[in-house]
Amino acid sequence: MSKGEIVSGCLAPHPPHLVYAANPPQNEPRSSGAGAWQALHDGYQKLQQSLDAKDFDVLIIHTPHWKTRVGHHLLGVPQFSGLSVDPIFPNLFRFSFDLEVDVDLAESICAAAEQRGLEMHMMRNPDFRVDYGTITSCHLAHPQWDKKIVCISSGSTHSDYSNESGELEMLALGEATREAVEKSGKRAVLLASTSLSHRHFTSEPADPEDPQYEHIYNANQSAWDEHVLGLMREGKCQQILDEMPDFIEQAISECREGALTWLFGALGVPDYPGEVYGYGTVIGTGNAVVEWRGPKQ
Ligand code: 2X7
Ligand code: FE2
Repeated sequence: MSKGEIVSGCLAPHPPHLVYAANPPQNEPRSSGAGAWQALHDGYQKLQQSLDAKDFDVLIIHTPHWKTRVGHHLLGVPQFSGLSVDPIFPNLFRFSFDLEVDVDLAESICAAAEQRGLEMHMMRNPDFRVDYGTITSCHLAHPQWDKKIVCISSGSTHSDYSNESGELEMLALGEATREAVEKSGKRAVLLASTSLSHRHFTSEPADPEDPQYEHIYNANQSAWDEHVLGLMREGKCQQILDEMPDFIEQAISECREGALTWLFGALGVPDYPGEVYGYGTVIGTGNAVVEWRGPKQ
């Protein structure tokens, strides 16, 4: 068996608004279809095209909206179906999902992370309702739903201990993910499902698509987003990790839930540029679609 490989690492944020705007048949609420949040849609279209041109077996996703109290959990049942509802925006996202899980690979990531001293669990409840972060990012990155997924929860170390100790765990979880992919012989696409700056408005316009309400929450948030995207474009991911505790605190970044650091850990902390396909705000939060295709591509 040849060595497995991470063929692409992606920053793939999950505002449910983007699924709502696209009107896929799986989502119950209907939008006008007039093209709200266009910059992010264009970004996701570029990512879809890039992934469509690749040969891969599995999508591995780290999601902030499956929050686990003790340790990091992985879906451990071969198939899930049901209705995923965003608890904050049930008016925008009620998505009928039907997906397959690569349980072998999930178990192998679990074991590799345990060997690094992390608290890990396989989630074996067949009635589990898969969270909207997973569904949204998977759908926007690859709407065909023809690949198995591996889904990793968001542990609580950042909030229980410190940003610094949380970051160390996420790097170790990323390295464990890469080790398991390489052992598996499979070709994997990784999705870090997270917004960048994450202060959002606390009230909604009557029409969620109304563009006059769509802007960044404040200039501090966009300054951080621009800075982080500049570092991504320059391949300075180690600097992003060095500054991550400040980014988390000052921009209320959703990266606190660990997805971006996990991705960097799995990719060996890229020193090559990420391709920024799009940036835009959703209800005041900053979101970017970015792909690291590896130094050779
Ligand atoms: O979960 C989210 C998010 N991260 C950003 C924007 C809007 C809604 O949900
Ligand atoms: Fe979120």
